[in-house]
Amino acid sequence: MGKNVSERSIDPATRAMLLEADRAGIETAWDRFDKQQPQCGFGILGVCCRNCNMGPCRIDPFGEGADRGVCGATADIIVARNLLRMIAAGAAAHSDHARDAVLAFKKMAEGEAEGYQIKDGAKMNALAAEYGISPEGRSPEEVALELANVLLSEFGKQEGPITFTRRAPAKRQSVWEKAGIDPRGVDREIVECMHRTHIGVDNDPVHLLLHGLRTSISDGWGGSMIATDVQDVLFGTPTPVMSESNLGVLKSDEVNIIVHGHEPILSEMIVAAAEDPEMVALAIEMGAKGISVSGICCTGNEVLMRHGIPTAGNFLQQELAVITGAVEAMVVDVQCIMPALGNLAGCYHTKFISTSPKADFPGTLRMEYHEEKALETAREIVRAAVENYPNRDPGRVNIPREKSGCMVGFSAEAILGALGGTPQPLVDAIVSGSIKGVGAVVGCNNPKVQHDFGHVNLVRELIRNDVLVVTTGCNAIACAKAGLLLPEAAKEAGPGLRPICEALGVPPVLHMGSCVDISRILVLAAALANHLGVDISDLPAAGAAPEWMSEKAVSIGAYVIASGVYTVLGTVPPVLGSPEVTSVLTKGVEGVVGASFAVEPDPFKAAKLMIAKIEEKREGLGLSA
Ligand code: CUV
Ligand code: SF4
Repeated sequence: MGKNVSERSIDPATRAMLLEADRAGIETAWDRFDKQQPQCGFGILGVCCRNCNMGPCRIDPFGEGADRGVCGATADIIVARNLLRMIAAGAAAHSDHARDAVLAFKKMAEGEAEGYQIKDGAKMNALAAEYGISPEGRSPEEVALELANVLLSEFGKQEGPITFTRRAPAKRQSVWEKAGIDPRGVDREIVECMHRTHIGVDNDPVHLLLHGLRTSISDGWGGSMIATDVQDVLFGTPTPVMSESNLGVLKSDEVNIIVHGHEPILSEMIVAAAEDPEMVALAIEMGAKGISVSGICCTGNEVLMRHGIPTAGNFLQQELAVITGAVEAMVVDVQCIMPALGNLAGCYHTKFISTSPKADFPGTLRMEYHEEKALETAREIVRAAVENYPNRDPGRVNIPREKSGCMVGFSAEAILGALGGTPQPLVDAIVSGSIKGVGAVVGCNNPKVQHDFGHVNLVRELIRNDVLVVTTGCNAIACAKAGLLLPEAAKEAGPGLRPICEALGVPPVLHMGSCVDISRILVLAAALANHLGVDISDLPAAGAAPEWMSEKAVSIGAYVIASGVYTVLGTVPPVLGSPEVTSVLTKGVEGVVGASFAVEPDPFKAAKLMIAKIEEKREGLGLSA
């Protein structure tokens, strides 16, 4: 097989399992990636169009062949349209997840969702207040029902603004209004993306890109934010908690259940069902010492943040978890779940259980989840896993030893709480220069680059330079595995940041949650900006997605720059075939929203770019370098 394992990942547990895969003759995403080489040059540049059946059309990047499609679309138009469709898909994924969270919340309010309850009533009342709903003289369930209904109506809101966008500083809101990108409901924006990219509709790259920004804002400050907040009400707002990370969290003598995907709606119930004494007794009857639940990707992040459930790894480790031979059930919902898992699970005793009515895969056991009987379904799933334990072949079990401790659970509320309820101490530290600024590092893994290399090195460079890092998604998991989420990691921070972390007993890298929880970062940024009376684009902050791959990441990147935060991408988006789109995204858009993208695969150079931007913003605020 192609590359040697150390070129594929910096993570020792991942390397060990890649060697094991090789020994067992099993293919992983890395091998399939190698088989895809060379990847299509038109696709890489974004100049292939399949939007109508006169095509497919492609533009010759060398300027010798076709310079437009059958309809006359140029490379600029095709690239912009393709990018808009990526944003639409990403925003749809986040926001459809949000819709399901609200629907579960509504069923709970109606007393039809056994096992769910209002865990954070204070947060619910605060949300209700944003919508002008008064809790006066009403039961929490009545408030919940009214709130659920107004939240549901946000998705299809035909006229703007959507309520949570009013959380942004007033200056940011007027930037959006002036540019004509203050969004309406996310459903409407996504439909308009599809309409505009149909043959013969919107054919101006800048006009298309502006709608892309508008759509992404309806995700970040709409769909994603709704998902985060409703999940906090239903399952609790995270507070700091200790846990563990990496494949070493799997247990050699317990039933291992992995929850993978993105929604906490079912995984919360699985966590509860796995603690049920009846289930634990059954596990013991089957010869196991107990039941161990761990997570992968963002479903994992959700239960990690709220319950300290260990994370077994990030996106590229999903297959490796099965290859340990120690997983009784891989339970999935939606998003970032490789269809390859079906075949793979078939080579082991692992049950690959799919639960979402929306997401089926080859080779799965379907155990569809519905709110009305979520706890019951969760119990059935846990039982299936436990009863599968005797099928485990001890001779094939190979759990890497590596795991690292981590401190997680830094919701915006928890961070502000730790600071005494106001951003002032953080502002003071930034003003004095002890903390230079804030870096938000997020996003996926991608076999195009060495697994975790960009994540870990970029974050290390930032904290070494006194930049406080906030993280979500698969970056957070990479940081956890590297020990960067431990308070002890303060030792790796610069002379300004280190004593602050040590005094507060927190790591220099704060895990804020799953990908939809990037909305927490927006809320924190808004709190800082509002406190200072400036716009988000004035803050000494920068973002990065060193190893991104998903369409969701494209929507995220777009709303982060639309919110005013400069963002460095570590893998190249499919836009280079259009000089105009490339130039708008890396330069022109700055004049519209006060931030732009950069592409820099080298994490050390990416850190330099982010730090330079932070210095520039400090200067703008009249702060010392
Ligand atoms: Ni939603 S989107 S690979 S799991 S961060 Fe992880 Fe996070 Fe990307 Fe998917
Ligand atoms: Fe070709 Fe235009 Fe049809 Fe795209 S929309 S496939 S460029 S004819």
